[in-house]
Amino acid sequence: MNAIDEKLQPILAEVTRRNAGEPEFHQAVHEVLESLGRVVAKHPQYLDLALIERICEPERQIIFRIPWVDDKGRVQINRGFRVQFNSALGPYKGGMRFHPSVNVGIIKFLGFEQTFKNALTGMPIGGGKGGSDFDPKGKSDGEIMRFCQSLMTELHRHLGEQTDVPAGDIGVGGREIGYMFGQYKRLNNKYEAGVFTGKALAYGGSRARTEATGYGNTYFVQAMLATKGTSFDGKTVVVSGSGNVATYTIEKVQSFGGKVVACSDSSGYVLDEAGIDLALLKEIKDVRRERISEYARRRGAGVHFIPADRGSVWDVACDVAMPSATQNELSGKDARALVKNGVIAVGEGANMPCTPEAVRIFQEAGVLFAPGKAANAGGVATSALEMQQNASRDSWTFDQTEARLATIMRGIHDTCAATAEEYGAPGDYVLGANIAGFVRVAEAMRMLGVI
Ligand code: NDP
Ligand code: 2IT
Repeated sequence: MNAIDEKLQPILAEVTRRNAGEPEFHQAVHEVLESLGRVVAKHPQYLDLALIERICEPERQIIFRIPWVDDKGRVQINRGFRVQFNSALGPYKGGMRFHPSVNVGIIKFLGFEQTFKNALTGMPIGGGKGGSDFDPKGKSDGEIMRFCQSLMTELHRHLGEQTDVPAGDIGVGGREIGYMFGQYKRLNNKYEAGVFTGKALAYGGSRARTEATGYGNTYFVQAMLATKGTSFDGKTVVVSGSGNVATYTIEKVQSFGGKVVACSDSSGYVLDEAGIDLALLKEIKDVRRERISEYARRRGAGVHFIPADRGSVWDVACDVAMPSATQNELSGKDARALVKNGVIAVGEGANMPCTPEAVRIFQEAGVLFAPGKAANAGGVATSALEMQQNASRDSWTFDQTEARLATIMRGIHDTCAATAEEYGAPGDYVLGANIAGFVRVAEAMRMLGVI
């Protein structure tokens, strides 16, 4: 990892001490603090007001038991989390993740990132994140529903359209949001549509929200490529994952003339030199909820499935890499392979998918690198547009909503680029995103007093 300004080192030491055993949270804080040396040199009041210490401490953390009954009649127990990180700019806002790896440190890292990401969108939303160590794989529809209802029986008292507004993330899509919103509505006896985003169109969802994160990352990378006078047209692209973000990244890249030759899930990756057949991928992953190997089997000759223990999707040569699965999925070794194969741009669709070593390798090699808190902000930005539609009891067209998304992504790109320039590091989107996001939150907190 890069050096941290010596005035900020005690802050990182204290965060590490107080949050023992939470390596992902330490990593996320470290990465932001690396960028803030230049900010405190210019604005020493942020140190005097302990603003960085306050921003690193969540406003509230909720941990609770989720008991539910499986299809065999056995009682199961999971753990639920909601970390309400920062509400200086608006109600807490951020997704819910269902994955067996979920723990408080992972939710905290995600809530911390979310706070700056949401600030970068320019929308009035604070930062939060939640989830559970529940594993949705192999569960029946009834089990998913009972689990979501039990989770919401506890969580509902902490939510509200002016308080905390969840959405989806890994393992949480339209189906789970429907069950959680349905239970919330029963318990509150109110049709409070704006308490959840990522809802289906049938009950108050926004057009283009499903597509927004992947589309948004593609718009961001398009803007970076344009600074070098190039575009997606004719480029070879690798996208990791095959869930919500990956699917709509592939869709948009293809519409911009790029060829996506590989995608993955946790079991391995598929290599399809002719270009991913998106309709088939959606049917297998989204509709049938099958594994990615099924894609290779159905597509037939010339398309290969490579299991995870026999290779990494980042071994595939490409011009543009768009990691869209999970944190720390792209290692230093992967980054070296990508650079050797001539990668020119990387856009993080997932949250913190590149390890610190990988980010350093990309930046040192002069690869255009878009950090997740900027590049994947299109999802939450469109969630804010969903809240706006709910508040005005309106519903916009797909084109109108996507046009707003494209403008927001262009704005985030330009803000990051201008901030990097202002702070003496032109082209460093990591520095630009961290500083621009931090300053927006810090300024609001300064005006609100010691909160
Ligand atoms: P999905 O659950 O729809 O898809 C996740 C994909 O990533 C699946 O293909 C999954 O494979 C793969 N994956 C998950 N965990 C691992 C792992 N440990 N190793 C390898 N592959 C893994 O989630 P999303 O597409 O919504 O989220 C993907 C990423 O994007 C996450 O980092 C999320 O935080 C981030 N993000 C999501 C937004 C959204 O709007 N949904 C907004 C901004 C960021 P498998 O099925 O085998 O588990
Ligand atoms: O990481 C993210 O930005 C999300 N999972 C989306 C959050 C949201 O509230 O739409």
